Amino acid sequence: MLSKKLEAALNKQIKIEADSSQVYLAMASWSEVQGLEGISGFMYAHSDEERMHMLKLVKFVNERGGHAEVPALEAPKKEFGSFQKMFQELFEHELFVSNSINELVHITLEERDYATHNFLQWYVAEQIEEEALARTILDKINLIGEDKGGLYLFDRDVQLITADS
Ligand code: OFO
Repeated sequence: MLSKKLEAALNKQIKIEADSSQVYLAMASWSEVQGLEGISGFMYAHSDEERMHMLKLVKFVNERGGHAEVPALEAPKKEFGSFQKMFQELFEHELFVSNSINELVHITLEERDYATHNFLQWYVAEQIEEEALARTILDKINLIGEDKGGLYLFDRDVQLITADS
C-alpha cells in the first residue's frame, strides 16, 4: 500500500508526464507548420512516449491501492522561436524531469517503499537515455546553426532516429 506522501508525489509526477506530452505535442505542431516533417514526427512520437510514461504511473498508483488523479491540462506555448531554442528547451525539460524522478526515488527510500523504488528504476534508466538523446540532438542542431541545407539534412536524419526508437 502506498503512503499518502508517496501517492501525492506520484500524482505530481503523473502531471509532469502529462505536461511533457503536451509540450512535445506543441513542438510537433509548430515544427509541422514550419514544414519540417522529420522533426515534427520525432516530436509526435516523443509526445506519445510521455503519455505512455504517464499511463504507466496511473496503473501503478491504482494497483498499489492509491488513486491516480487525472490532472488538468496546461496549454503549452505555441511558438518556439527557432529549432535551436526548441531543442534547448526539450533538453532542459528532460533535466527537469530527471530531477523530479530523483526526488521521487528519494521519497521511496524515506518511506521504505522498496516496491515503488524498484518500479521507478525503469524511469531512472529511461531518463538517462532521454537526456543523452536530447543532448546529442542539441549538439547537432547547434552545429548546423543558421545553415538551411544542414537543417534539411538534419530533418531527414531525425526521421531515422524516430524509426529506430
Ligand atoms: Fe521524457 O520524460 Fe517522461 O519520464
